[in-house]
Amino acid sequence: MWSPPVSLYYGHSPAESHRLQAEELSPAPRSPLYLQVAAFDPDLAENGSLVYSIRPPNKFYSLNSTTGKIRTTGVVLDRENPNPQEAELMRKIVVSVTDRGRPPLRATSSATVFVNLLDLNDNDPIFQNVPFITEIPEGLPAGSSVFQVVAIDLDEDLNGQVTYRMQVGMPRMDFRINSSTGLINSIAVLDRERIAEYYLRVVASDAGVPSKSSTSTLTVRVLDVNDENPTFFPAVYNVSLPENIPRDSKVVRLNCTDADVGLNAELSYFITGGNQDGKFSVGFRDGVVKTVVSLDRETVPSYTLILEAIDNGPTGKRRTGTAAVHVTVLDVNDNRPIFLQSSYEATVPEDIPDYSSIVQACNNAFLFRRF
Ligand SMILES: [Ca+2]
Ligand SMILES: [Ca+2]
Ligand SMILES: [Ca+2]
Ligand SMILES: [Ca+2]
Repeated sequence: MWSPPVSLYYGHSPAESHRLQAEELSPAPRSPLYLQVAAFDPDLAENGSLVYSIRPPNKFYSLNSTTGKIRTTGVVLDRENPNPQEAELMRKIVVSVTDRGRPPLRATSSATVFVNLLDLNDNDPIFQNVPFITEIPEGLPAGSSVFQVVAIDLDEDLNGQVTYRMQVGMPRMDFRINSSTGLINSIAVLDRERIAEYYLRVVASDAGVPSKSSTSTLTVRVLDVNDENPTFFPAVYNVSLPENIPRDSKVVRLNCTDADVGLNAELSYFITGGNQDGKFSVGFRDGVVKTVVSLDRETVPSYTLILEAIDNGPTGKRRTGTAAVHVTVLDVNDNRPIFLQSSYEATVPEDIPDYSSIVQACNNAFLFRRF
């Protein structure tokens, strides 16, 4: 790449500055010629013969001291070099000139060559603040904003213009990304009991040719909301108990589950109906129904207990489930026959037919029969 010669006025002229375009090289192939600086010295022979040099020294460029031709040295010219001193040296070559006279005379000022580094698409978009993890409660309406990813590309213009897309969603895609802002929204109502965690592959690409891209994973954790009821299975229990069952005997262990997690699924049990005489209790935490005292079939032959499980969700948002326990009290021979009176008198006509009732004792009639 040749550029027109540059004039350096020797001895009595202010410095000139010059501009030069150079393609960013990463890495640089060895030394294409860029520029030739030239100065004019009106003296004759040695006194008018010039020696060029770069001052201060610049590792990126070299100069033929006799011809004034500037070359790159092969040290990589990275437009995106973050070191401020190097970034400046890459863009600014200061050339001074002396003659070969005795003593040599130096130009009173230098010439500065400003190098405009043309961008190459040598940087991938880089996601910031990885790993991406976000938590959102289940049940939010579709379209809720979930997260915003950001990727930065240090290149210029199209080479640094980043767009976003999503590649895959595991276990499924319930989200959409805004290609220019990186904002991710839900496109479905999330249900923690169905999918508790998503892994979304997010891709950032620049608009260079060819394009460069990078990928990262956004983990979306769906937080529990108390949206599930305690559920008894079965919901109806049938139990038969002998009436002489000891107190504190187990009647039935209730089976109840809540598909939420944590406090939203922590259950407490209560008897809310059918226990007017207080014969039964239920374990507050374990859901085991027990007798409090023994039973008496002759007083109450059956019970229908209503049991309720309540979860420990936020106050005002607790949820309940209900079960019924039918208890049949079985007879035990615990009553001796008894007479209602210790003696009975009856007057019987002599012509009474056999098997006529003559008196009632307890529930059994005494029947008359001739022998
Ligand atoms: Ca670049
Ligand atoms: Ca780029
Ligand atoms: Ca619940
Ligand atoms: Ca839930």
